[in-house]
Amino acid sequence: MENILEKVKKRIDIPVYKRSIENVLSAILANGDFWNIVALSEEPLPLVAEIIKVLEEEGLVKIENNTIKLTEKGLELTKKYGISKREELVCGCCEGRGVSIKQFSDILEKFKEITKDRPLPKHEYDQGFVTPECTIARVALMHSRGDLFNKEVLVLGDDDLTSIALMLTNLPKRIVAVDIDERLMNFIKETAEKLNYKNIEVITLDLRKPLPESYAKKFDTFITDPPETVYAIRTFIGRGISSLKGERCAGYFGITRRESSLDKWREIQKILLNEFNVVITDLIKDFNHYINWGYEEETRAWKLSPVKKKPEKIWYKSYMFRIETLKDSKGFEEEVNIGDELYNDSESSTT
Ligand code: SPD
Repeated sequence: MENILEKVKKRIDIPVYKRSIENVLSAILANGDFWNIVALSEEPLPLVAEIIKVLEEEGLVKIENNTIKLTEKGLELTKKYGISKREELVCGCCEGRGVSIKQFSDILEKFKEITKDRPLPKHEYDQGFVTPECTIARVALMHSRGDLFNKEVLVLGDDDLTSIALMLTNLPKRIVAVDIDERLMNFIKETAEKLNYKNIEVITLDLRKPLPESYAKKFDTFITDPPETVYAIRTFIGRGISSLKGERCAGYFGITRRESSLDKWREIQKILLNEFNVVITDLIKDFNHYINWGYEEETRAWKLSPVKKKPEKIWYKSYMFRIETLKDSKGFEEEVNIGDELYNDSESSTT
């Protein structure tokens, strides 16, 4: 095990632990598909790919018919270290989200109908949207926490079209949707017109730039799903916090394990607690399920994958964070002068 760890450490700029190797072995015991192994192991994709490469070199893993399997030697290693197959054990009713969307079943149907001709994910902006059930579950979660009814809600980045789901509930008093992508803003605007919904504004804006001053301290709730670099996380969530009215307002965002190691998670949590001075009230594993975005073959993940086979089912999921502001919470308002670093770091792979 030490030998595998040392070999991986030398080759990759992502923190790796004995536990990372165990997680990958445990995932391979459960599933032979690369994308599922990444999902089950909860290690960043580039790290999983490197660990599999080393395991193969050591004769512990073999790849046959696009399937990753442990060899006899690999199985012996798992026995020696007491590693068992990873079990998901997710609740079938709520898909593990902990909220029911039953109350919103009509809205789910309307949402599906409205979004059937939605703009498809754009690689340039790292887009990839969640399932309609997930979008409605976001609404249910926000409503269950008292963050929607009669509230002013800001959606920062909206390829998921959460603002449309929010309009359909008629719960918020005001909705503002912001995105860099004009196609999305037009789609949301046209939907609002068709629904004769008046309480929504859309703004086309690259979030590297601050929001217009008139939006500072105006909202009760924000939701965002930033790219997974620390830059993007600070910028998107920080802008959300700056837009909140003050104490005891709420923010929602997704963070994944597929593109962020726990070391990055610690950095993110430091930003939340020490820079922004907010508190994490909810953290729900695999709440967000992303439909495979279609441009897989153009991504770094594809280059790194030991098996050139597109994912057949959803493998990219993220945890849902809910934060609340308290006395002295503060966000982030500066302009950030970066390019591609907004989307890419050593752990990212789906861009
Ligand atoms: N690039 C394809 C999909 C990316 C989805 N982004 C999810 C970000 C979670 N914070």
